[in-house]
Amino acid sequence: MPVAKRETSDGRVIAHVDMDCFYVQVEQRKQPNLRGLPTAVIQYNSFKGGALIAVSYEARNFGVKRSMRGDEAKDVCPQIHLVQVPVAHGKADLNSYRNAGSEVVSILSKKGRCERASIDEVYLDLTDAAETMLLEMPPEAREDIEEEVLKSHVLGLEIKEGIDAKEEVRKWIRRGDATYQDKLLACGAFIVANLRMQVLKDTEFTCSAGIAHNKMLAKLASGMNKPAQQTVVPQSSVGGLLESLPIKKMKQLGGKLGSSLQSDLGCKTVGDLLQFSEEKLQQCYGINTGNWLWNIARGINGEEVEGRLLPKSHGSGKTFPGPQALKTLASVQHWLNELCEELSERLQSDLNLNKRIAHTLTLHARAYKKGESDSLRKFPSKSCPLRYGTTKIQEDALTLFQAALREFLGFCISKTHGNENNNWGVTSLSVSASKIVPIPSGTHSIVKYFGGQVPSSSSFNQPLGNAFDEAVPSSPSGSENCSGLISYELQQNYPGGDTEIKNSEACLHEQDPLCNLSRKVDSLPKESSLESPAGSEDRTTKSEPYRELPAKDPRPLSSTPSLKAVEKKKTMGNNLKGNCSIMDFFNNYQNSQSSLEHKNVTNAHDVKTASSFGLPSTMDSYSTCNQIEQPAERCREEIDSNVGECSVPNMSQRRQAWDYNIDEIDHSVIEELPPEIQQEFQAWLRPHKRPNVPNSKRGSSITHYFLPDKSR
Ligand code: TTP
Repeated sequence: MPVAKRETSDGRVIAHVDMDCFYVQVEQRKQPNLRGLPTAVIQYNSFKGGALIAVSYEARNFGVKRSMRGDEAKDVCPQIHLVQVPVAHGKADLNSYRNAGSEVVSILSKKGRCERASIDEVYLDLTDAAETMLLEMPPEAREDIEEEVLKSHVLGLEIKEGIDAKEEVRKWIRRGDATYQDKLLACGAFIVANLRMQVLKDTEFTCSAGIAHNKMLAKLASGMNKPAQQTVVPQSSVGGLLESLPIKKMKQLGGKLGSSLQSDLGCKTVGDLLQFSEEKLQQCYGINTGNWLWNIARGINGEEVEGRLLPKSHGSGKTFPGPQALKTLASVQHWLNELCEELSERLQSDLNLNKRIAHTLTLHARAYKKGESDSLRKFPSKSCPLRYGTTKIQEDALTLFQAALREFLGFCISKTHGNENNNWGVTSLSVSASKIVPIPSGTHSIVKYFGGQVPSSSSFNQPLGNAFDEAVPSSPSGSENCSGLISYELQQNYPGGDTEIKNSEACLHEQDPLCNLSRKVDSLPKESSLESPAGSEDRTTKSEPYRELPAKDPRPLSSTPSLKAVEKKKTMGNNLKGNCSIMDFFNNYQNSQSSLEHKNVTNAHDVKTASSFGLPSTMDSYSTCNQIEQPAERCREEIDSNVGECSVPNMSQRRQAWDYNIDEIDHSVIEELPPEIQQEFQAWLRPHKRPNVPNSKRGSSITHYFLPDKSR
């Protein structure tokens, strides 16, 4: 039997807090007369009553589901109130939801390390608070236990018929013979119940929570008893929980990997994985994934709660289903401009409020080629250094699109003439900004982040290619390139809108190698050294048979900045003496940059104009999926280590374009991307929906508040 690395911290107390029907609650707070009534939030696109994106629990009681459209929802629940999502830039405007999420985060983050996992989900590490509580006021010494704590669900706690569940929970909490870990969890139940009550009091929102020893179990538990309830997972109940948990319900097993476990290994539940040795799992799925699978079968997950209250990236996207597909460059440009404007506003707001700047602009799209069997093949994602200023972002996004389109069309390009296009259509577009790092106060530090892109008169004469080059805030090792391009493998378009997330079997990768176990086994020796042309290891999804899952948290590596780079930056910094306001700097910077001629892009990147199409013929500088120089794990670690610290570029390893790294995307932005793209993320990051969401129970404080008797 292999010995897996055990979680070193069984004594942790981790909570996963998930808001209940979040968008609905936000809308109900705006219109209190809707509280307690069957309500749903719909996309702004009114086709068939609009796609439902959030459904209140009262409406769920009538059988309304998120997969329905407004018209269908009205059929099953004629009294339902449909509220349209706010609109800006011709697409859903999620700002009110985002801000509401921030309100909640600011309350939850008071008790421990807090990680904002999505627009309405938070992880908390409450270990310290629980330990302190255990020392000062252990659960067994507590006489008065709040109602909200007693309403906790404790997995594995048998509640016989006719027995008062709250009394059983009270006994469990006050057990004298409880293990240290269970006592900590009991403390966690107190802390989380209080936090949830505080959230309700301050924001009027209810939420549900899972409390366990690790993130994975806490997340599983938070959805088990919704709305407005919490679930505790004692260590002794983990086996039972996983034994009956369908494979696809486990995070990261909702997609191809889960399918392979079902079809190739015959696993129906996570517990079924227990019959396989670690070697066997590694043989089938690679070292890391095999190790990870072995661990999750035992409920082991050492992932840390990251202390992160702000999103790791910003994204803005829109879908153009069916006949709405964009078929001209002009229409693509129009929508890119809208998306970039929104992105730019958010970047500016992030800068103003949080003093953070983003470094990478990425364009994703989905497109088809008419009459081609492979029309569903992926439209390549493209990234480049991000330049602040709406116009610059718009220009760069268009250039990225053109580069990607040309690559996508391949030989077809010669058949297409100008804007008259019969060959292709774009069904979704999105832009995102990632690698967001805080700016330490002082202008000198800002220069570091711009790699010397000084808004002096000299920059007016600089070709944009150089400006790009200068703008690249490379990591010390140039490791930005180590991530994969995102591919689009979806089989269907959803006629929804901008913010839909649909769970699917979507794959992150170009092929479907997980259905071919023998091929995976064949490729095993290369697993940790997927070769790039440069002979280096590569995490790109293009060449990976499937995405390797991290078995444990990456740890940042120390980095050694190049002396030359430091000196260069020092000089840049000196040039800026006297420029003391951050906003002054950016205003100058934007002004100077916007005066650069777009034609310089093509000059700088040696781009030939494609005949009769107006597209750059080579845009290598915008896309690299193989310029990897770091071992895969190290690459990832270094990317992580660069976030939040001031990295100094190694000039010799700078690149003009990077691949896109899924690890850099914050879950909270996923909702803002087009559904197809969301599906890819969801398949990997958030593949399961909550199991067994029961109807609400009455008679408890939060639930009572949430469900006045208006629903019927
Ligand atoms: P979820 O947390 O998945 O769902 P929810 O909060 O509406 O309901 P539950 O109580 O079951 O957790 O999503 C959070 C918000 O994200 C949701 O209110 C609306 C938005 N969203 C979409 O825009 N599209 C989608 O497909 C999904 C799943 C969510």
